[in-house]
Amino acid sequence: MADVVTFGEAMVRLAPPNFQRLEQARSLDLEIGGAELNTAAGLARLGHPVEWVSRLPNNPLGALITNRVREVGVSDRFVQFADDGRCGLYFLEFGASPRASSILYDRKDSSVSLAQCGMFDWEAIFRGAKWFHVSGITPALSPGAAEVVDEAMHAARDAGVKVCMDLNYRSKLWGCEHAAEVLGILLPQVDALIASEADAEHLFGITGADFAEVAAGLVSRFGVKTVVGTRREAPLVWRNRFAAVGYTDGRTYESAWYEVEIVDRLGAGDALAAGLIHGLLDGDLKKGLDYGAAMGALKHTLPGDLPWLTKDEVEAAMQGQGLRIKR
Ligand code: KDG
Repeated sequence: MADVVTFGEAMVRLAPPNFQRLEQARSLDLEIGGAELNTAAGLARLGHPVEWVSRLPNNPLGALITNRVREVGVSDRFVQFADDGRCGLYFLEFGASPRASSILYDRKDSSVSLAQCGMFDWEAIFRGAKWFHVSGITPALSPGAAEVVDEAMHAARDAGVKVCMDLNYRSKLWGCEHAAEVLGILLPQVDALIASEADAEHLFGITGADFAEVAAGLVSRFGVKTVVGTRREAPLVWRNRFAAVGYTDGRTYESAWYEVEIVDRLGAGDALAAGLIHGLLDGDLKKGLDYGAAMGALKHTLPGDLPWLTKDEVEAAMQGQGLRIKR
């Protein structure tokens, strides 16, 4: 029985080594990643039983992904191997200041993007679970995937499972108006929302003088209970200084600040989501922000999208070892 269920796509990631451009590459480093799988992995590393739900093609690339899923400690019991669709790929070119990193998706018609309502037995999947997590990437994959997210959220609520969503707007997957329309339908079913102030403004026109005002706007528009984001200072291409911040019942909470050297920022937000849910499982937002910020900080230092962390090192970082900075 899982504490947490996540639903989404995982892709094979291919990146040229040594800061090469894709067009000059002779070889590509292989990792796997997908927002909800990354979060599931973070929760597994903190010791929680987690189910990652998805559809993968019934071929060696699907097997490659589930091999890694099991290695990182996540259950793939409800992953479906499909005869339709394909395994999504993405190419990542690492930048070096002032050249930004860039991503090229090759994921159209992936097996999970072909998902339809009725394909997953949500009642069985949510049995005994406490939280369901999904990102705004999954409903962006296709109209069918968006409907399945809606179906899963309803099933979660019927089963008494709380819903966490990371808005995670990806402009390469859908336009702003379409995203606002679909996410606007999903958000009233969400308990805890992770959102950046930029996405709140860009998608919903919600602005404010600070995080608390934006969060209050999201709470009143969509009825979510809790909003979580990050505060950043002078972000540079290879250094980041940030804290996690949360708003609930009219109060704002903040984690310690971390200054990190960025080896690979992909999946840092998903690692933060894992720490957040770890705290929310105890009904403790401040604990979630503290674990989330430490997990996000440590993930920046690791290559690949998955947070190959231990609970001990996360807690050591929270105690001030290494990364944490005084304010
Ligand atoms: O948050 C990191 C994810 O963006 C990455 O793992 C790949 O899921 C992914 C996506 O759709 O970009």
